[in-house]
Amino acid sequence: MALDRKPAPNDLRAFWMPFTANRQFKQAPRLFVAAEGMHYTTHDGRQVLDGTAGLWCCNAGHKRPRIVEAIAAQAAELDYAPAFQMGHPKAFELANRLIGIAPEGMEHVFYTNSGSESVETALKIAIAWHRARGEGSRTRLIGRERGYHGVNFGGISVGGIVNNRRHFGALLTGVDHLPHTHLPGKNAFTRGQPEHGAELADDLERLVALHGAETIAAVIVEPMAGSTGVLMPPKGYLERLREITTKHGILLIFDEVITGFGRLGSSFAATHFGVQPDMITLAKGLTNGVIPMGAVLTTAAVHDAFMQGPDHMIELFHGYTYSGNPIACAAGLATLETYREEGLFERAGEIAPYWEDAVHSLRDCPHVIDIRNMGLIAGIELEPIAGQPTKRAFQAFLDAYDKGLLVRTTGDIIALSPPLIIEKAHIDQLFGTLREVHEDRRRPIVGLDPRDGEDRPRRGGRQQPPDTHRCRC
Ligand code: PXG
Repeated sequence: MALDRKPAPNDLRAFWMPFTANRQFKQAPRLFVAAEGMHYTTHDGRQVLDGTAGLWCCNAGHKRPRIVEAIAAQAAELDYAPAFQMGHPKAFELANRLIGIAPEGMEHVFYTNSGSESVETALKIAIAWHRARGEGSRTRLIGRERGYHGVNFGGISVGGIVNNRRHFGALLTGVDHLPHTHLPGKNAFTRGQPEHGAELADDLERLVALHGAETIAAVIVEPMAGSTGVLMPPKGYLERLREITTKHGILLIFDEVITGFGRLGSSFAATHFGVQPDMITLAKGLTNGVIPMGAVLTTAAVHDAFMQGPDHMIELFHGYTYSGNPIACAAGLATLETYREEGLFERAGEIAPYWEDAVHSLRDCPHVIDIRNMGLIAGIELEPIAGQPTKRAFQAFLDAYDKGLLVRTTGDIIALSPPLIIEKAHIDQLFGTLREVHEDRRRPIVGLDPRDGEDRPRRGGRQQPPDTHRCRC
C-alpha cells in the first residue's frame, strides 16, 4: 500500500505484534512517541485525540505528574522485593486503599500483573474455595457467549469470543456458557441499560438442571461486556444472576478489568448496578495503564475459608514473581490519589449525559445500525460490508487515525472509552471526526472496489481536509 508517510524509525520485522494485522501495520506503521493529557503524538509529529484511554486503561489521561514521580521515586528507593514470604509497605497500603473504594463486601486483595492473570486467579480461587469447604465436586465454570476474560487458557475457556478460542485446541473441560445479551431487534439505540433481556439470566437455571449445582464452582461475567463491542446488562439481569448463583451456592465473579475505576460513571460496576459479587477482577485503570498490574478482590467469606490449618503452611498455592511489585504499587497508589484528588469517577458521571447525546447524534449516519452507551463508554455498531466482516470498522479506524482520532474496533463495532478527564470540546471533536469518517465513506468514489461497492484505497495522512461536518442522510 503506497502511503505518503515517513518511513518507520526502526526495523519492524522482529516484533510480532499482539492482536494486530502485522503485515498491514508494517506497510503503514502507526507509532506513538509521546503522550500527554488527552493526546498522543505520532512518529510523524501529529497530535491524536485518545478516544480509547490507550486500551481502556489510562483513565486519568497521560503523563500524569503524580504517577510519573511516584514511579521514579519508588525505583530509586526499593526496586523489587520478593513477592513470596516477604512483603513491602506499599503492597499493604495499596490493598487497604483499594478496599477503601471497593464495592461493598470486598475485603481482600490478591495481586496479579494483568487482567488475564486476574481472571485465572479468580477461577482458581473459586475452585479451591469450594474444595477448602469440603465441596470438591464443584469444579465447573460458567462463562458467557461473547465474554472476554483475557487470553490465558482459563480466560478463553470461559470466554465467548470465537476467534480467541477456536485456534487453541480443546481448552479447559467442564466449562459451559450462558447466552450473550445482545438483542439488537429489541434494544437497538438504547441509552444506558436496555429494557429487554433480564430473562437471559434464567438460562443459568437450565445449566444447573443440566449439570447439577453440586458440580458448579462459579459464574464469571463482565457486568458490562467491553471487548465484544460494549454490551450493557439488560435491566434486572445482573440482579437475577446474583439471585440464582446465591440460591445454588455458586460464586459470582464480576470481571471489572474495563468497568473498574470510573468507566461507567461510578467507581466500579458492582457499585453502579448495586449488585454484590463474591470476587472482582481488576487491572488496566488500577495503575492508569502505566505499569502492568492486576488484582482480584474477594469477600471475607472467600478469603477466610483458606485461613485454616497450621500457621506455617501456605494457604493458597498461587502467585506471581511480580505480584505486588513495588513500582506497580507506587503507580497504583499515585493513580488512586489522582482519581480521588480530581474526583474523576464523579466527573465521568457528570459529563456522561453530554457524551450520551453526542454519541447518539451519529444515529443518522450511514451504516450505523446500533449505538450503546453508559458513563464514558460507547459502542457504535456498523452494518458489515457484505462478505467482508470487520472491514468497515477497520477502515473507519484507519480513517479516524488519519484525521487525528484514536478509536478501537471489534468486529464491525467502534468502541470508545476516553480518559475520564475528557472535556466537552474533545467530545465535540471526537464525534465531529467520526461523522466525517462516516460521511467520507458514503460519497460515491471513482475506482470503487467492486466487491463492496463503497470502499476505496486509503489516502495518506493528515493532509486530508475535512470538508463538511454533517451527514447527508
Ligand atoms: N477481562 C476483561 C473484561 C478485559 O476487558 C481482560 C480481562 C484481560 O486483560 P489483559 O490485561 O490481560 O489484557 C480484559 C482486557 C479491546 C481490548 O480493545 C480489551 C482488552 C484488552 C485489550 C484490548 O477490546 N481487555
